[in-house]
Amino acid sequence: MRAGTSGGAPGSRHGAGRAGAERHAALRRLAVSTLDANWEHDHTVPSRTLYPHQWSWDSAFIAVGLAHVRPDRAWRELDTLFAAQWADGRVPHIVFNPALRAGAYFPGPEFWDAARADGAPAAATSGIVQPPVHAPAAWLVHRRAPSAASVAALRRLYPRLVAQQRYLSGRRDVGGGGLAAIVHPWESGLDNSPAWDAPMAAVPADEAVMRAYRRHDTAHADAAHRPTDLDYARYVALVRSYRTGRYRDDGLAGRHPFLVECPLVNAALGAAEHALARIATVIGADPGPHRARAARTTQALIDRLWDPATGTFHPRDLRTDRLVPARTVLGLIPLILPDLPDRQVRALLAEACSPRFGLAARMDRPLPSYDRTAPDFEPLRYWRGPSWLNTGWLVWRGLLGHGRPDLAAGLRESMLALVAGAGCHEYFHPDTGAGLGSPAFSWTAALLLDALAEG
Ligand code: 2M8
Repeated sequence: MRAGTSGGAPGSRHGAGRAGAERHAALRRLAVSTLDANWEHDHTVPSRTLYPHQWSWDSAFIAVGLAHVRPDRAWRELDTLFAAQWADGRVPHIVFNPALRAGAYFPGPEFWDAARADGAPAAATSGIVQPPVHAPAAWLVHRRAPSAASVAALRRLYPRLVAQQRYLSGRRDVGGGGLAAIVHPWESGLDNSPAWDAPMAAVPADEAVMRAYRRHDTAHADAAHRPTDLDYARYVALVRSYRTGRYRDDGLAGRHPFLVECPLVNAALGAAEHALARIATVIGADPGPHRARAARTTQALIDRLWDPATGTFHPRDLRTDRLVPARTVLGLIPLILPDLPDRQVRALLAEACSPRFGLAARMDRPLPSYDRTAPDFEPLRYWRGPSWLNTGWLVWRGLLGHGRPDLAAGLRESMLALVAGAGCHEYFHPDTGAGLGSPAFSWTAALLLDALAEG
């Protein structure tokens, strides 16, 4: 089976009319029941088995979906996450559920040992961050269901979202060019992307280190789909390095072995300023500084991460001051910036529509996470080829924002077809559409709800 949108997939033009409406209703029910089953008293777990705590950017995507069915939970999701914000403004990538047994996830709270760091919150958390997609999410939640309660929620979250931005664009501007650096591939959300291979190769690590730890992921997912033990040894080495400095960001350039400017993280940073400008207007704050920062971020992204030769964005490895050559879906994400100049928009559309990513008004295969013509494209391994709904959804929103409803419709239909064919899986085979990873995955359900609503 090829995961295309032909053949009457839900949401496709063939699925129009009564049968189409029924399929949409069935998809919606599946999404709502997935989110309900993953709700855990004040937040949603990405997956009951693989990821049983609260994850930062998952919560933002989940809130966008919950807004369509349970807006009160959407705000609760964001409030819970931001209650664990650190004093310096960082929003931790994991907030641990203290009710779970030790070993429910690796690396757990004891490994992060974040409580000893300055400004850590009362909750047990990790010490790193994830892409700041929360301000755009909060804006979408409000826009979907505006009410006195949603304005109050925006008012509550606004200073926290501003602090998150200040942290990333201040303390994390290690390169000094107006962008945030990540200190771990996990901070990009695309943990095992080929984008990190070159910078990770420089991280000293010994595979034997992993004998001292018990990986949780390979107990719940096929080891052949997951990062290798050597990848994990490097992940662990990076956490240790950052932890040794008590998660401080001063002097990182001199002591930390992985420092990269990621196109997705920085596109999110810019998109967040656009969203904050809109939020500021609603709550009576000044949108001007947000607009100015948004414009500066877009310019910095172009100055530092744009390659005119490839016509796409690439991560910059701050240790070598070079762009990473791999062409990954990360490079397409700056489409979410409403002020991305025409030149870059046109080039990114060409890149997205090329055989590397196969975007089309009628797609015959889903959007992959990596250039499908690359020799090291791996259709089964985590972030090295498979299709994910969150990156698809970001590109879809970008296409809508840049006046390409034809391509947006093709992408949306291919996302709906994936879930119709395989369920709310964590990710999908980029050729067959088979479901991979966790079978009841929250952001897949949430973003499906958003795509269903906007069709
Ligand atoms: C994956 O990342 C975690 C580490 O944070 C893992 O592999 O254990 C990624 O897909 C990440 O983007 C996601 O937020 C997380 C939870 O869904 O899982």
